[in-house]
Amino acid sequence: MNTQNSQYELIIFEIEIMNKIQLDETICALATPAGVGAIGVIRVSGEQSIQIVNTIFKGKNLLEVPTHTLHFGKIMDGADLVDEVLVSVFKGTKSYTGENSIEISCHGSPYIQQRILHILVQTGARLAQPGEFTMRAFLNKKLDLSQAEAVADVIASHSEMSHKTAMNQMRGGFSKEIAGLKERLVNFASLIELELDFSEEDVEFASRPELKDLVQNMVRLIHGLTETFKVGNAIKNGIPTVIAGKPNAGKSTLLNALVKEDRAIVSAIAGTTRDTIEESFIIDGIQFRLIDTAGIREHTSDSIESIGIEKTHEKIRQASIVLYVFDVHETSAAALEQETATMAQMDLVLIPIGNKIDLVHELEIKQKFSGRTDIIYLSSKEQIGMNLLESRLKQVLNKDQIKNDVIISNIRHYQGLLLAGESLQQVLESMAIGRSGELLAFDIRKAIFHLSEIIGEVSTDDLLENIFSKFCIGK
Ligand SMILES: Nc1nc2c(ncn2[C@@H]2O[C@H](COP(=O)(O)OP(=O)(O)OP(=O)(O)O)[C@@H](O)[C@H]2O)c(=O)[nH]1
Ligand SMILES: [Mg+2]
Repeated sequence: MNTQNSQYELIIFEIEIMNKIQLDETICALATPAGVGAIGVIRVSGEQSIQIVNTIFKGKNLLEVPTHTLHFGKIMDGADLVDEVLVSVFKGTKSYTGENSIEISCHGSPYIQQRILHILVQTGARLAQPGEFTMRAFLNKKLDLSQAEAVADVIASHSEMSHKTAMNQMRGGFSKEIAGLKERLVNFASLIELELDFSEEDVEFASRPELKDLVQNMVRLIHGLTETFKVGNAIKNGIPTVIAGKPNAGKSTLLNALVKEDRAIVSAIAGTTRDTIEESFIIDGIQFRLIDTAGIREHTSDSIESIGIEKTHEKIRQASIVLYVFDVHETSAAALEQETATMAQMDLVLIPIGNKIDLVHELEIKQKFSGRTDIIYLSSKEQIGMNLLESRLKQVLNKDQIKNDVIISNIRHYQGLLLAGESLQQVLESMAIGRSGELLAFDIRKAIFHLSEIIGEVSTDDLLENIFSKFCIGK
């Protein structure tokens, strides 16, 4: 009981932790990619930002211009003209960071950009850390933490689907879901805690059947969300799709045909590919990470080839989809069955690819594999039947389902939800064996804590630093 109590207090304490990160300094950074370009944009944010830029800007007095306005002028280094620029002025809280900020569009010369940054630093700004602008947006409550994380995902998005899930998260779809869950729990926790205050009188403010219903419902909702992580992760990072099969089956030819580029070496020598080769391609807005592997054979005296084969097995274990390529001419139905038996038992989508159909008669194939409807027949070399494979790959992710639901694509959110779910499961167990209200309240608070951490209502400097250090500088 004692240890439970001290943990309980610890959680309350953690909820009250304040972030110590300082907001009073003015930060600046190049927001466009380094290097030569048509224009470069330098971002400055902080209480003093407009004042600082105003001292090096020759044109209108920026302290007097209205917010959200654009001004032409010159950046001066003492008497020296550095560049002719456009500055965008944002005053007060209606800016990305939620504080005074200013963007300088200058000519895209690395020399000019560095020189302007240098003058800004001399005038009182400091260089920003990676992600510091977005971190300020979070600390100034312009975004919650999961939305801030989605900003990085939007920038990194490489396909229609990854863009869509990141955009949905950035616009608050997921946050709303979590905040809703949390609010319902907070209500119950306060009722139970009220009971504790009246413990002498043995009253129940929080109806137990209602609480049980609520918690069961929430466990289901949380489970539904964590279930989307596999798909969400695949959308974000590309679906790991391994091309496996025996040597010479035509795996590398298939990779090249799918990515429409001579990426992997193809030769008639069995054992050509030794290391894995990775290349991504997009079908219908979904990114697949194609991984060509060394051909699997039982006996090889070549030590490098056996390392390659070991790697193939490892990649298969990590795959979501395996394209098992076999030579239709040389493979019997029984051999195919035996070669794919282990994979068929694994948690992955196995697509057998009957390759080299240009070498055999259609009738022969139909007879040979008459019992199987899952095989896709094609010729990688002649590029016959490639569209059948592409259609099959499209079916692996059900896009209609993805459009409507909130998808978890961030491992931190996934883990937070798992922990919240575990605490709620504990509440159900405690209720089943009639444990005290104190213990129920403890586990409910724990679940609230994990949900709050996802949206950043509870956060520590370490957590924030860890998240934002992965952003680019200037964002
Ligand atoms: N006729 C025909 N030949 C093909 C086809 N696909 C591949 N080949 C040939 O089969 C041979 C082996 O092709 P690769 O793509 O190197 O085979 P692999 O499976 O990557 O082989 P390893 O890397 O050695 O495991 C090459 O000579 C290819 O030109 C096809 O669809 N039809
Ligand atoms: Mg190969």
